Amino acid sequence: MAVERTLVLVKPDGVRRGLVGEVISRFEKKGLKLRALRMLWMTREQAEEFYSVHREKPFFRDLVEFITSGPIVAMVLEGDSAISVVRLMIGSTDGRKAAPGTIRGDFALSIQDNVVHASDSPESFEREFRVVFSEEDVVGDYERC
Ligand code: FUP
Repeated sequence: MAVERTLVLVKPDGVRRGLVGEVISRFEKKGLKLRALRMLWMTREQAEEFYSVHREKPFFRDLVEFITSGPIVAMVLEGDSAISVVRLMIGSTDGRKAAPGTIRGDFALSIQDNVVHASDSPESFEREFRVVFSEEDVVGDYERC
């Protein structure tokens, strides 16, 4: 068993549409543990760092505009194989192609306004975590409380 951490964002469209509870609920019911939770409005600098792997892509400017267009909710989730499990649960990038039963498949009809983000590797998690959180935001082992 490989316990991993991953970072999830409910993007501005998801927050506007009142989907924060729905998204968190799916991950909690799956058995993933919330380790950190924060609502914030990303600055342009944070957004450019968060999406730095896409800097050269044609959609980069629109993506930065979109993610800074309103508040987001960020969380750290922990569990066995959390990175791949959460990626399966959010579905394909394009909401029109995402499988029903996934978050994007159930709630998105767009490639940009696709409700959620989730880390795709441990390296992405490390970069994304540093943009949004600091170590003291992470609450450790509380299951035995
Ligand atoms: P994902 O990992 O599924 O969030 O998708 P990517 O890392 O490939 O893309 C990051 C974000 O860029 C997507 F959530 C939406 C946006 N994007 C576009 O707007 N147009 C594209 O063609 C591809 C991605």
